[in-house]
Amino acid sequence: MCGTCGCDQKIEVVTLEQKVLARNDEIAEANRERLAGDGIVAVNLMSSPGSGKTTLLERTIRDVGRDHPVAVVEGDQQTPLDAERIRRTGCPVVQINTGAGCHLEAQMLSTALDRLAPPRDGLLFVENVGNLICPALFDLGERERVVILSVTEGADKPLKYPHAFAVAGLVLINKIDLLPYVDFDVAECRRHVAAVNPKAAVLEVSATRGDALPAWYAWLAQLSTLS
Ligand SMILES: Nc1nc2c(ncn2[C@@H]2O[C@H](COP(=O)(O)OP(=O)(O)OP(=O)(O)O)[C@@H](O)[C@H]2O)c(=O)[nH]1
Ligand SMILES: [Zn+2]
Ligand SMILES: [Zn+2]
Repeated sequence: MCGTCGCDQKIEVVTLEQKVLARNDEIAEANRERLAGDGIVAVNLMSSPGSGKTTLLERTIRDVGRDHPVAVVEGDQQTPLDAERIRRTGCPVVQINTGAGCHLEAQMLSTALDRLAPPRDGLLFVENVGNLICPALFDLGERERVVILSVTEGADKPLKYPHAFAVAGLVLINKIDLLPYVDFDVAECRRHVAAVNPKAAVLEVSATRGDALPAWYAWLAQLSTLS
């Protein structure tokens, strides 16, 4: 402990991180019980900025929302823009702005649930802050996590950001309508996902053109029947 370079503070930082995550996990567990009590299936969507989370939600709400209650919690550092897009579909939505923060935490979802009061026996989508790194560390109390990776980002991302892929039940490779224009090897990407998380399901979708969206809806439907 030299007292000048900060090497004596490392242990304190690690301990604080562990405490923050432990407290988060407690609140996440309470959220999970609350959601289960209301028969709500919550899905946490994680991706880098711009992979297509909101576009996929807009389309999903239009296609699935007619027959099934859906609500959305939107997470962004700033702006109500994504919530406004969701509101235009007629779906109940709450926007959380994290300010300097780069991920959602369980307490934020708890507060959002108080404001939103999502319908019983419905689907709740939580769009996390666009960031493939720390959202993976913070359990929100969701039923499943879904990672969206678009083909413009590169097939190596599952290897470079393994934590997000390791906790995902489903990986959506989005924007496959752009495959003719980008250098993206789908089979290689699938191999990388399998190396990090052999159990993850993978679908190749286009949120704009509609490719494989019925398979995405079927995946969502089986979550509801399993609950
Ligand atoms: N070609 C193509 N463009 C898409 C597709 N999905 C989304 N986009 C476009 O990608 C851009 C970003 O989409 P968003 O849905 O805003 O992405 P996001 O992940 O919600 O972004 P953040 O909330 O900022 O992280 C928009 O211009 C969309 O129209 C797709 O399947 N194909
Ligand atoms: Zn978005
Ligand atoms: Zn963060």
